[in-house]
Amino acid sequence: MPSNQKILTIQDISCFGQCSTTVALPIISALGIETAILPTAILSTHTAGFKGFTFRDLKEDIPSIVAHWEKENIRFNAIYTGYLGHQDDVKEVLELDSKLNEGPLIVDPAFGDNGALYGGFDANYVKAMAKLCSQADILLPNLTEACALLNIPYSEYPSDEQIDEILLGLTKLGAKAIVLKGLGKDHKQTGITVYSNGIRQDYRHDRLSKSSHGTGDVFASVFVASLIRGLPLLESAKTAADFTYQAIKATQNDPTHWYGVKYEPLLTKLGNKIDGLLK
Ligand code: PXL
Repeated sequence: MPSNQKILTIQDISCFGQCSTTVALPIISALGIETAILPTAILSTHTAGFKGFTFRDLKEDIPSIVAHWEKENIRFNAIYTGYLGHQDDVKEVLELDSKLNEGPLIVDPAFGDNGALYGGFDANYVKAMAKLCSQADILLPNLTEACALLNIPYSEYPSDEQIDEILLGLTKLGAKAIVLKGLGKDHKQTGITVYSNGIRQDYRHDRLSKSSHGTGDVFASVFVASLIRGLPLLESAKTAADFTYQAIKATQNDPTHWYGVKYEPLLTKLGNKIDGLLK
């Protein structure tokens, strides 16, 4: 069924390296949703493993882009934000959301992984992102980001009680629904926990031994597209988790492809799967 929904994704453009906008735009579009982009910065590559990348901040362009869209009466059915790059972007994003968004604000904090912040980010960036996360209708943090947002110690394999505390903390922060990522009981397992309307639902699966770059963005993009197409929250998160697993699996034996995951050949099958789930 054709969709009239349009979404806006706000994140950097890493020209090479399969993350942020170069993942979100193709995935969400291929899954049938019109996707507008607002790049907050342009980098030659992502920052995780490449050296000497370029970085141009585009935040000064945002107010005039928003003013033009407002004048043209352009509105969105959802906004999905990822890696922004500068703490001042948060203010612009919140203003844009209040003016142009008629649907949910979906926030992937996208500032860290494996217990550490990405290069270039500090406590002030986390503080600014916490403000954006407090306004999220759906928040998509991994465990590292959740712990940093709440200023609590990171533990790789949190207990059920610790997961409950994190969900409570993020709810108190202001997030209306949460998809917490990267949860397993040991190194062989990973998964997600979805929390909405006071109900917690866990989904765990095998963890592949290789951890890959850009997978948070692949997850978020599939999640957003599935949700806007009409799948329920848990089903959208499961679809995204399964797809991310398959993309890592399709890449893990190729040492030349260390910088991202080969998701493109899997998109047709994913589209068919979502069509089937919606029937
Ligand atoms: O995948 C998140 C991401 C997005 N954008 C840039 C990054 C990263 C992760 O490292 O460096 C520029």
